[in-house]
Amino acid sequence: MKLEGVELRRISMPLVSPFRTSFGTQTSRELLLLRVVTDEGEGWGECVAMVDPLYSEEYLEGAADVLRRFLVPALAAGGPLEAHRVATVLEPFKAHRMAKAALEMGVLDAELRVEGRSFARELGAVHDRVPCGVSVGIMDSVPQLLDAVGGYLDEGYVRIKLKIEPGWDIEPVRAVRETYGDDVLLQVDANTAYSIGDARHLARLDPFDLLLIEQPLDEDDVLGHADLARQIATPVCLDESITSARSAAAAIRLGAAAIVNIKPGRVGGYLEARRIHDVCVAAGIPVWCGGMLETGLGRAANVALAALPGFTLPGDTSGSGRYYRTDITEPFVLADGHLSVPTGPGLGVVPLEDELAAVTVSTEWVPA
Ligand code: OSB
Ligand code: MG
Repeated sequence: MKLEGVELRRISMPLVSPFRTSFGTQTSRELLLLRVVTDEGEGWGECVAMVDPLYSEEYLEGAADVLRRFLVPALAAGGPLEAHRVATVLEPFKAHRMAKAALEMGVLDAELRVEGRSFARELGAVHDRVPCGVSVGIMDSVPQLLDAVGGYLDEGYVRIKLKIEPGWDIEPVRAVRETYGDDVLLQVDANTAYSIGDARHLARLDPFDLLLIEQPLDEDDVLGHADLARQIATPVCLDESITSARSAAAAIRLGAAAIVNIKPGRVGGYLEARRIHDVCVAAGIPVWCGGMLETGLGRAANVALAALPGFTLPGDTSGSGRYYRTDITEPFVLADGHLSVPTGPGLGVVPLEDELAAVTVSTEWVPA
């Protein structure tokens, strides 16, 4: 295959309800989509960077800039266009993993469509459907939270994740346990909102039998997570800190991660995500698929990834309706708490022309 160019498409999709985390509140998801055009066909990539660099250092306009200025030109000049070569060709450019991941995803989609193979088949999926959890934002009050959680349980979600921060942690967890019982699979995500001095406070979550606590400390504080893990009973799971298979191996060796959240955007792509899966399986560490409020495009690929054998915990792979009234692909709809793994070529889904047009803010053609 030969690269002809990449269309950068900014889209804006209103969320069905505000999503508040320890780093901010989102009411709408602004996203960068990539249409990778080759001499043999097209593929779609989704860049999960958000508008502001609050989850990680990447942000939407920064991703667009590095793609336009460096990544697309390097890929165009980098010899035969093959998905398995993309990461190597882009390696001289430091970090920018979400931008790289989106480009690799688009190339992989194009390649697999030509070959008539699915993401699931390519990545090594062993299930045809995956169990789904849901990430529940910080709310203004506990009753409001209980309403939201009850609604999701009614919809069939098999695992609840509560976003926490100082001042919104022990009581919401206690309320969910008391209201919905000990059988609910329950976990929390702090998005780096605590410090090691909070260890005794976080130990107050111990009685609630949580599946895990996700990323309580700074992303670069791997040793802090190892120290914390010795002071609390809840298993420590890393999200932000894990940026590659190598950093996953290091965190595991140090005792900082009993469980790993795998997000392809955060680690530079689906192929690196699979390597992290392999590292974790070899080390006996359970993994699950995280989310970044993806559209149906990213969701299709995430669901394929979540069908690999080491994904033994439900992911943040919720149905389209948890995020958007109208998705840009055929919506992913929960059935019995599961989503079906797409089987068609490439992602197995494509943007619906009208829905895509309705959310498009701008397009920009970056020639090869
Ligand atoms: O930390 O997992 C996170 C959303 C945006 C940024 C970071 C995170 C999240 C979520 C939602 O928790 C996951 C999803 O449902 O897509
Ligand atoms: Mg997280």
